[in-house]
Amino acid sequence: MGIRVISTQPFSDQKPGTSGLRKKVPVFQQPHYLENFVQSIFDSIAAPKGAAMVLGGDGRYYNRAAIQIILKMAAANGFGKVIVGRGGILSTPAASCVIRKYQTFGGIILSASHNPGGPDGDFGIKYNSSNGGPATEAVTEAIFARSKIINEYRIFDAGDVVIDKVGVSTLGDMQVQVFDPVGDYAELMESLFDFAAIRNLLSSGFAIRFDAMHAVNGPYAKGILERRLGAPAGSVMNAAPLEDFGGGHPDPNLTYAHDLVEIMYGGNAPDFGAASDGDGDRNMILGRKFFVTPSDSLAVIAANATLAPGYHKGLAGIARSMPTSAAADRVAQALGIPCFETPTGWKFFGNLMDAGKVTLCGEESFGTGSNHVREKDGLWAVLFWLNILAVRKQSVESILREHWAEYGRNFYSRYDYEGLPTEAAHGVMQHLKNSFATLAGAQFGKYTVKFCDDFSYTDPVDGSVSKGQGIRIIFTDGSRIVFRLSGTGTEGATLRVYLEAFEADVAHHHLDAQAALAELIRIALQVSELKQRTGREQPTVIT
Ligand code: G16
Repeated sequence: MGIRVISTQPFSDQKPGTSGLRKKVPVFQQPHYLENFVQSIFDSIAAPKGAAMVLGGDGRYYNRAAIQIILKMAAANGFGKVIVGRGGILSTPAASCVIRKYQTFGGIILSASHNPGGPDGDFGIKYNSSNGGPATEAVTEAIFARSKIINEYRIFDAGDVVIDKVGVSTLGDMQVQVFDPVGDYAELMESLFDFAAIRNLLSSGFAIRFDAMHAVNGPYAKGILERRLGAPAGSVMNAAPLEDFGGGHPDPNLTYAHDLVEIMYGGNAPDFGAASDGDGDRNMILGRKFFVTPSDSLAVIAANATLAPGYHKGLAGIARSMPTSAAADRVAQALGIPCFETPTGWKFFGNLMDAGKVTLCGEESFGTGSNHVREKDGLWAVLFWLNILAVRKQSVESILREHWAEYGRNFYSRYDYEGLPTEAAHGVMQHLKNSFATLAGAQFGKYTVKFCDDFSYTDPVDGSVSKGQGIRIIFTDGSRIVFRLSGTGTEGATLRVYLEAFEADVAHHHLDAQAALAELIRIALQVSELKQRTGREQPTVIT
């Protein structure tokens, strides 16, 4: 037994996307593929000898095998300690929590998030820095650069480590500490929210249903909602994490969380419904027969933040990704606090939170979170809503209606065209860029184009510039159409079309979002030539 240095050849496709490296499982199973990427991480982050790191994943197929490889590589690369979630399980927000709490050098999270799992499904790996957040672009670029020239990796030659029992073992000079993945996270939640008030709400007949989608949040939701807060057994459904998520697509939206949607829109529906994704960082919030868009959820949480003990002093600021609706901006304006607009990707919020400029962050892609960790946090959002509901004693729908009456309603929808031929999708984006000059000032029915651009962001903290972050067509009344290529897919290209229209008049707030946005959708299809260029008549998912 000892350290082995293995010769390898670089792979050309190890560029991290919106959130780490995501590929099909068989790609990761190629000899040296995972090892090359892990060594590229270790070479790029240059952790001091004896450093500690956190390791865990969402339990999907290949999670356990990857954990063993990474443990052995960490031991061979001079780490002193790796903290591993029992069974290799660790939700993304819990990983962030633990990195921060135990002040480790960083952590490796194994997940392809909301993408399906299984032997032919997706797998992913990403590095989070010592602030608990996803590595910045500078770090992911360095990892990619290293992956292109790597010629060897180091691995400790030993049998597998027992990861199913809490305790400490050793691998060479390195300690492996297996811990309960739920405990620290649950404690953090209890410090932020009024658990007593939520307990009262749940014992008063207020019924909830949480769909863990057979993914990582099952044990967290059972532990917190049922055991600590007293929700009746069965309130958490699909609670056992499965390697293939039960054959499902663990993406909490109206299409893929259909078990929950049927319950919430059926007879005798519970008062509150929620779901989270593969690695537990996304969330969907539902009332009885009522869907809360992620953009509205961020705005409502912001407007009611002081109802939760952890936020009773108020917010420093809010940040949202560019395609997210401006509903939160209106709340920020009313509160007299700044609102930042960043590119898509949670990594862009880290600097703002570290600098104390923002407390809450959110994305239209079902992500909401705060500076309690440096990842979006699905269960945190659910608990925030329950805290608000416990204090306000109103239905989800009436909270939204009052919110719109006060701030106006930002009608919002996203159309996803998944698995498009890559060239055709890029062709749509190029065509739009070529049309900027003719689009400016153009009139489409009641809409006049104010300007269009390819969104570019200058980080106010470190001055770094991120270009090419999505095409915006902004109309004179503030309505918007945004086109963006997803950075998380693993098959072909996914083109997202984001639509937003502001409506101040309360008499129109009851409208269905699709009806309110119908004209913008027509304009989007017309100017992009999406159908002609991709041959795709309908979106795969509408949220
Ligand atoms: C990741 C990022 C999010 C981002 C989302 C969507 O989420 O962490 O910040 O909004 O991807 O990305 P895209 O539109 O490029 O597919 P997750 O939940 O997949 O880690």
